Amino acid sequence: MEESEYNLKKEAIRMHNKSPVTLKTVLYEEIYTSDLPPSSFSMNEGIEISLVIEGCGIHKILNDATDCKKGDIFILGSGISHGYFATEEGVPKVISLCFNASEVLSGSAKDEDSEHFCMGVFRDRVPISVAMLNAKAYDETVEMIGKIAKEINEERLENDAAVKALLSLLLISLSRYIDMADTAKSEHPKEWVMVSAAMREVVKRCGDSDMTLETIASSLFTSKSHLSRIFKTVTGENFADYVRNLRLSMACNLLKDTNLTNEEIVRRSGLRDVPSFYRLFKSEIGMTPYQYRMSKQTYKGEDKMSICMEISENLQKGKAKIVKELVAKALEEGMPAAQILNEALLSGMSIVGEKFKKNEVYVPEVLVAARAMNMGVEVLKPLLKEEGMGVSGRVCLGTVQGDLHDIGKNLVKIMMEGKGLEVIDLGTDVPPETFIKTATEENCDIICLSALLTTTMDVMGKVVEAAKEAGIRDKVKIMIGGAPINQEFCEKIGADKYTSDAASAADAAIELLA
Ligand code: B12
Repeated sequence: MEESEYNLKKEAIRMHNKSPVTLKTVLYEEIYTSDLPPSSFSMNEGIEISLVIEGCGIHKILNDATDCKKGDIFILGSGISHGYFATEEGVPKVISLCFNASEVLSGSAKDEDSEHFCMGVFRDRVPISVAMLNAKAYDETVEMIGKIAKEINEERLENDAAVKALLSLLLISLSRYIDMADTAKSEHPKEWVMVSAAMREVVKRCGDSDMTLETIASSLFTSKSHLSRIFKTVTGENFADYVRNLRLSMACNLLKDTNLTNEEIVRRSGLRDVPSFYRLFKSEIGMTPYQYRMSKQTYKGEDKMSICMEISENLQKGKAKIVKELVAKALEEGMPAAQILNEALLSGMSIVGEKFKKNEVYVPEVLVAARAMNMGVEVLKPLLKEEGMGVSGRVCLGTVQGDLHDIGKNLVKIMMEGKGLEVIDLGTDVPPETFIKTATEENCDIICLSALLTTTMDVMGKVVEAAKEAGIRDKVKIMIGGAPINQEFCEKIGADKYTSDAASAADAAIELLA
């Protein structure tokens, strides 16, 4: 397998906004110690398919530790806490694909009464099974995950359907392999099902300080003593310790990633009160919550992700001034402008877009978020503009008639100017005749059209036609872009070039001028 194929570590797929599927490759270097409590591992949501692509190590699933080596494939259901660890002999590198089965599977596959429910990956209709497959399944799975990765990397909404179809195929082929595999490891006692369900309930209700073993047991129609006993057997941890560790890690995350007050953190993580919160930190972490927050909020190295999150969250709330300040701060900390643009600003805007689609936010909220985005981009502008390459070319750019979206268009402008092109910005809601008039009078080499609405896409075709009628079509290139546009549409209307993002738009413009 090509290393580059899986060189997704840094990208960590900004898919969370666009699709329920995430894909990542991680080298697990933490050394395994048998006394690690399971609650310190990650909790899955949905299904996780993991392939060991390099090295070997330990895979600890609940209280069960098993060897893992290159070629092993593990399928885990929701709620199973697990982790990969290095041993003296090696360090496992694992690629994992996580998705929410109910969002990915559709029709009969999703119907609990259907015999195809989850394609047999799950047992007893409960999403908990863990299947360890032999190497036979490896090549097919690798190929399929490669295809899924490619679709995910395209990052276009219409690719969702392809991702879902490929996932369904993957599940079908894996379920076939499960039958051929060493199923000894796949057979799990009913206790596993119960404990996993309990863990999911705990995660769900963690913020509720009234949650107890008793309330969880009764929601699972079992007795407190039975749950307590099997919980200890399966996880190796007492239920109370598990809950306490989970709350502690929740509080740690809130301290690290937010500026919430201690009272609010105590409330959200279901802890009893502020004094016991302090005691817990002192005994388990060895520092006060304040010291912990300070040690984590340095925005250095790994913590760079948290400033991106902070920018994204403030952008979503429309806090333009804070976004501006945080972008400047991120730059000061040495984060590259392109990373801030993609991982903080654009990812925040795309969450707003999703919420807008689901009617969770409305036009006013989107407007203030867009304003915050623009303020952030203003700070980045000088850095996004690379040194001019000495290319001379004149472009007229605008959002087509009927369309007021201009964030993408503005980014295209910044990138093109950065490449040394002269850009005449016609703004938004631009009629075809204005593009033609400007291109003719200003001697433009390229007309760039942006559209964000499916209802205004057709105006692009009108511009192409108007250029022909005006007799300038052979003198001017026409580039198009915007979220609903694709290559097929570009060919259909006879435009010269489509690209999906602003940076490649600028590169393509240079190529067209060459
Ligand atoms: C911000 C926003 C608004 C803001 C716009 C503010 C502004 N100053 O731009 C406001 C609130 C005004 C707004 C209004 C409306 N919006 Co609006 N909006 C959005 C939102 C959330 C983000 C768009 C955005 O800026 N994205 C970020 C930029 C950077 O991405 P981009 O534009 O795609 O640009 C990139 C590439 O496409 C490319 N590119 C862009 N242009 C070009 C050009 C060329 C030549 C090239 C090569 C490349 C290129 O490069 C860019 C950078 O990489 C989208 C949701 C979404 N996810 O897209 C909805 C969305 C576009 N809006 C939508 C709708 C329906 C509306 C309204 C009709 C809502 C209403 N009921 O009034 C109105 C329409 C107003 C109008 N006549 O235009 C729908 C469109 C649905 C559809 N299929 O047509 C969307 C998709 C939301 C949704 N899912 O429902 N909106």
